[in-house]
Amino acid sequence: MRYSLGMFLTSGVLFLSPCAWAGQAKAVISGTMPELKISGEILLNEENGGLSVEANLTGLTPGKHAFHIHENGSCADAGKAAGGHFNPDKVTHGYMPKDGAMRAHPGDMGNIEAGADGKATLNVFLPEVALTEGKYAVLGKSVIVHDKEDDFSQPTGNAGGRVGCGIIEAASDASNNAY
Ligand SMILES: [Cu+2]
Repeated sequence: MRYSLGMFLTSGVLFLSPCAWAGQAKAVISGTMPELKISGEILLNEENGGLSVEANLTGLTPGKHAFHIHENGSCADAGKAAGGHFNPDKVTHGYMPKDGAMRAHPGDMGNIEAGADGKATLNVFLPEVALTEGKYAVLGKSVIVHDKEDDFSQPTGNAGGRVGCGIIEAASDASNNAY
């Protein structure tokens, strides 16, 4: 069909209109207790086939910290209100980028590693995970940063206490939206 390119371009413009596009979210992380000076931001972008997650944190103790999406959108009670891992399929704990949805929880992001200065960055891609569509939708859930390293043992990686927490919110809801 000779007019198919034109139709494609027209639908592309509609697709990119701001109202129709809800593919970005962020979670602002803070310490779960006043003495924990942890802060930072996590950006979540829907991409083809999954969710791209970019984290920038400060104030951590040096070393690896388990980094997961938990089931409830609350950071109250020193992070305990976030509940357990988001695990809609009731499968074992793992590392989502490598193990996939049958052998890992959708928000099993492994570890984020802080340097001697307490700063940590992580870029991770979660296949099949989305913000609002389908059973692996994570908008409104929470991101937990743990005290200890995720050793990938069952049921949740032996990661210890919860030191940082933030709720995943649509990017358009964020007051200091910079993108
Ligand atoms: Cu966790």
